[in-house]
Amino acid sequence: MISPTHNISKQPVIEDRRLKAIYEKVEAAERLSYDDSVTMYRSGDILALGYMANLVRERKHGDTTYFNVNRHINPTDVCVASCRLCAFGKKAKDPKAYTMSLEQVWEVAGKGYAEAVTEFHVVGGLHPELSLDWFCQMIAGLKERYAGVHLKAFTMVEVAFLAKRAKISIRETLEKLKSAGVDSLPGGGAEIFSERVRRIICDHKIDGSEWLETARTAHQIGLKSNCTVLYGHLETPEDLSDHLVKLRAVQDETGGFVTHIPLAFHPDNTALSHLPKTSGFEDLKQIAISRLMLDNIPHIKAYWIMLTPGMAQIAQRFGANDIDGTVVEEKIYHDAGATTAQHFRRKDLLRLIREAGREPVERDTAYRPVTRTESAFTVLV
Ligand code: V47
Repeated sequence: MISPTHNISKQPVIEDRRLKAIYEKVEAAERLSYDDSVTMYRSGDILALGYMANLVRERKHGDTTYFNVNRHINPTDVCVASCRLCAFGKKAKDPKAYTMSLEQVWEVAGKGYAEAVTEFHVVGGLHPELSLDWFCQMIAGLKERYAGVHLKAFTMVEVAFLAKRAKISIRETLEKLKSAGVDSLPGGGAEIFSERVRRIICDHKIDGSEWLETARTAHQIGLKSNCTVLYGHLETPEDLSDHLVKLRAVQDETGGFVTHIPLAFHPDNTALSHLPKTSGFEDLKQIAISRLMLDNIPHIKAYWIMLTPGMAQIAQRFGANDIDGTVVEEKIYHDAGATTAQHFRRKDLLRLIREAGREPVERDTAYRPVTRTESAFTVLV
């Protein structure tokens, strides 16, 4: 037991000497370099990384951990891309593939809908036949039916694909989606910007610079977005560092990224199923380094569906300040072997966050606190 006179050192224990200079920069709130990032990825000193990331996290957000009450909607899993990393996308002729009608999308959105839901997260495959107009109708119909719900819809990859199909520019496509009712964009599809790795894991997707350019354009027309990195497959510390530095550079220009979500590769049912799953050590390291490198992105999310609720809790002490939301119906990670629940109740999220010693704050997509009366959320849970 710790006695009251126990001498608690104010200095963190940094065992890896290579991290000492990095710690000094973090303490002085100085920007870390690409080389610092590679050094951190090569270090096994997870407690030192966690200590530094937590320092930054608490500077920005104190004890607060954010969550939201959201619902995922995936209108189709038909996808022309056939990415090796993905277990969700199916060929159009696959008997297991599905495509919802507009009415089905609007109906699914309403399942579990109550005033409680503040966000629909809408993403799907690259469908060879559904047009930009169809998606604009889908969005306008959602807005009409669920006026108060924020529509976070279409990854940069989907936007670029719709633009190509409609034979118009990315900017015009984004403008059309925005006028239909899209409020912001999720962070998916960034994967890893390294061309070498991208050629293997997602060779038919837009390349890294196109992803960044689409994000830049979205931000320029007033649509905020999230951003992601996919780790735990064929990438190196250099690839991960390059990815984070590129996201940070776009953020310096636009300020349009709200939240960064590190995504752990789930190999089951993918063409890369021979690869091992990520370890808890790798997951925490990625969260910590993301927090430390992305000094200009306000929030780091530990997506509980992908990390497991237990790891998402620990991540709240390793740099993360968000845990995502109720989700309601998750397909992408469950098709790739995730064994977590597909949805959580509001009260489960509150418990997870409190157990991690943090203060839960329900937010909307723009991180404004949501205040509720008891009756407003009992309908959903
Ligand atoms: O775009 C696909 C990735 C993304 C696999 O913006 C895979 O708030 C791991 O982007 N293993 C979808 N990852 C998820 C996503 C997301 C999730 C939660 C919140 C937000 C947000 C965004 O998942 C895809 C792709 O990058 N992905 N397959 C897989 N087998």
